[in-house]
Amino acid sequence: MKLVMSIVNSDDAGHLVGILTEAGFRATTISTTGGFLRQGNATIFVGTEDEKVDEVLALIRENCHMRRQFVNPLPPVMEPGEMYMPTPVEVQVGGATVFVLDVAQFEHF
Ligand code: 2BA
Ligand code: 2BA
Repeated sequence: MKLVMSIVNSDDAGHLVGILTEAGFRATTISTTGGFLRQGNATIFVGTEDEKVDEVLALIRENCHMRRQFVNPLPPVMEPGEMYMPTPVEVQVGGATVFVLDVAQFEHF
């Protein structure tokens, strides 16, 4: 058994969970925050059989979209009197970031 852990945009999460459930998968969503943008995203856990992992990955790929976002980098350390003009930097935000983990044991009581 595997645990597919995918970090996705909050805007894609509800739709993706609907699609996964329709396809017969079980899923759990938690609200998370990205370390870089400090914005909310969603982490979806799907526990499934090894042979179904590719199907889960295909559904994630098809239903999560890449976005471009502009962020202001953190200001540098400044001397008194110095001025800092922040220049927004473009970053590409997935899609989805997916980790597939081996499940040592699964119980459902
Ligand atoms: P954030 O940490 O908010 O990152 C948002 C986007 O900013 C990233 O998109 C990436 O394009 C850029 N970015 C992140 N850290 C960076 C850095 N140290 N230097 C330069 N650019 C950086 P994605 O890579 O698509 O990631 C989207 C979200 O997925 C991340 O949100 C984070 O919550 C999660 N994530 C991505 N890779 C991860 C990893 N290896 N481990 C844990 N979480 C990860
Ligand atoms: P349970 O199977 O007891 O699952 C309770 C909750 O545990 C689920 O809430 C989900 O958050 C989590 N969960 C269970 N198995 C999981 C797995 N393999 N991977 C990730 N998370 C898992 P809900 O999704 O709201 O489901 C409530 C109940 O509805 C489930 O109870 C199950 O009896 C049924 N169910 C869920 N998904 C289904 C599906 N695709 N088809 C048919 N019945 C489903």
